[in-house]
Amino acid sequence: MLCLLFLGPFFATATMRLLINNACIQSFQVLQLQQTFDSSLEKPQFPGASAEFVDQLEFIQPNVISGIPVYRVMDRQGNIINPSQDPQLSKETVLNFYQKMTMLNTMDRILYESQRQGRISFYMTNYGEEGTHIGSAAALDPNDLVFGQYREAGVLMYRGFPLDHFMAQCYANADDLGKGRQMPVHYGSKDLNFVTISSPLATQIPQAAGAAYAVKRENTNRAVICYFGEGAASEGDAHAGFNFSATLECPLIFFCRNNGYAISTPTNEQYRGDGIAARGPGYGMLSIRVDGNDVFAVYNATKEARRRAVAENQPFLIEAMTYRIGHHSTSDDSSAYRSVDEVNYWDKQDHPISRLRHYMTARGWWSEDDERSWRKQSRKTVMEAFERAERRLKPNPELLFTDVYQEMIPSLNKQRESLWRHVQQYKENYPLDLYEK
Ligand SMILES: Cc1ncc(C[n+]2csc(CCOP(=O)(O)OP(=O)(O)O)c2C)c(N)n1
Ligand SMILES: *[C@@H]1O[C@H](CO)[C@@H](O)[C@H](O)[C@H]1NC(C)=O
Ligand SMILES: *[C@@H]1O[C@H](CO)[C@@H](O)[C@H](O)[C@H]1NC(C)=O
Ligand SMILES: [Mg+2]
Repeated sequence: MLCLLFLGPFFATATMRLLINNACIQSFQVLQLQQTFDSSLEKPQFPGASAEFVDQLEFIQPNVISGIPVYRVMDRQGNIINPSQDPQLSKETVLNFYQKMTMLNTMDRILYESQRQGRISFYMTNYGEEGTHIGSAAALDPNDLVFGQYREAGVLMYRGFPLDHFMAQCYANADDLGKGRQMPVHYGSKDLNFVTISSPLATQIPQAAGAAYAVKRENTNRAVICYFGEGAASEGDAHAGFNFSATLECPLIFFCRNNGYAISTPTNEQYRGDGIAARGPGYGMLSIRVDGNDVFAVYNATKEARRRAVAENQPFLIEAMTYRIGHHSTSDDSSAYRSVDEVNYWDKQDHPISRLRHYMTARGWWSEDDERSWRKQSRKTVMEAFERAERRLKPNPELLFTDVYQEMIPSLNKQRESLWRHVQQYKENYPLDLYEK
């Protein structure tokens, strides 16, 4: 099945579906009946559900349909499967997708290596998930508000966050928009409508529901998108965010990157249902599963979800199936819990970047020469930004104490004085000339 199909909030066994259809048709009538409270009509009157009575004892099967299908537009060789689904993006747009996906990849390699060399404290790569970032970011309006987890740097890059800002954040230098107060990869940009990343999992999910509710009340044709991993979906906050946005009818796209792992925990130990998409109907949300390694499928699904979320004021759930090719972070060694063969399969045979490249090559839009010169040029651009970031001074340490209270409070001032006493006493360990004054 290739059609872009959002599963309705109700999907169930054939019998159940029939009952549900009847219930929908009759729901208006049921409401009327509830007001008359006529027990002679053999219909349920419970306020908590609109349904029929049955006289057969039957438990609902957990896998109500056998595996929610995965929507895709391209096969692994980059061929369009069904021409009606081809987004027919211009050559210029497709080249931009490709350049953003590969630039992200190059930036990841350099920052990962610089952590390994002890130049930055921490890093998280996006390897293998480039299609989910670029496909979804391209389908949004620049004014739409983004709530991310920590593995969506491509979304920010697509919006135009400069390499210098990525590097400044990871180096915590004086140009960092966050003034060097966060761990690497916790980006944020007010100008680009990208809310600053929080480490505690699922923080962004109820926040996005609240923001989407505010956006709806402003009536400004804006949507909110909330990215999260399948692991973060296990947090209680995911439940609160899903339910509130459904009941309050908010223009919100829940975008789950199902990359197979929550650090070392594989999906088959995380849940027994059919992934994250299967949870949508329980909340009354339109839901879809897409091939996250097919940038066009991600684009189409996000575009349609975005359009309808705003037009109809309701949340959508997209589960993008993909694979985390890199280690979870620089604090992880994934060879302890998965095989090299498994990783190689995704890296060599089912990669979003090579799939898009096949597509471009088949159209004569991209040659070996183009690839070589782009690789060289993009690496040079990243290296230059990296060198600039490394040379830059660190932020003034005084900034540790600002921006929370409008005026310095006594307890904070005490800490500030004690910090400076300590720094003076152990001068040799604090190279203050590397910091801005
Ligand atoms: C509340 C909370 N618990 C645990 C952690 C530690 N932790 C950081 S990332 C992570 C796994 C998240 O997996 P997933 O949501 O699938 O995202 P992925 O890393 O696969 O992109 C865990 C357990 C945390 N940051 N916050
Ligand atoms: C995918 O995108 C193209 C172009 O935007 C559109 O023509 C096609 O109908 C889309 N598919 C669906 C099902 O929305
Ligand atoms: C769902 O959200 C509504 C508010 O819109 C709230 O009253 C209700 O308690 C929530 N239910 C659950 C199960 O979270
Ligand atoms: Mg994951």
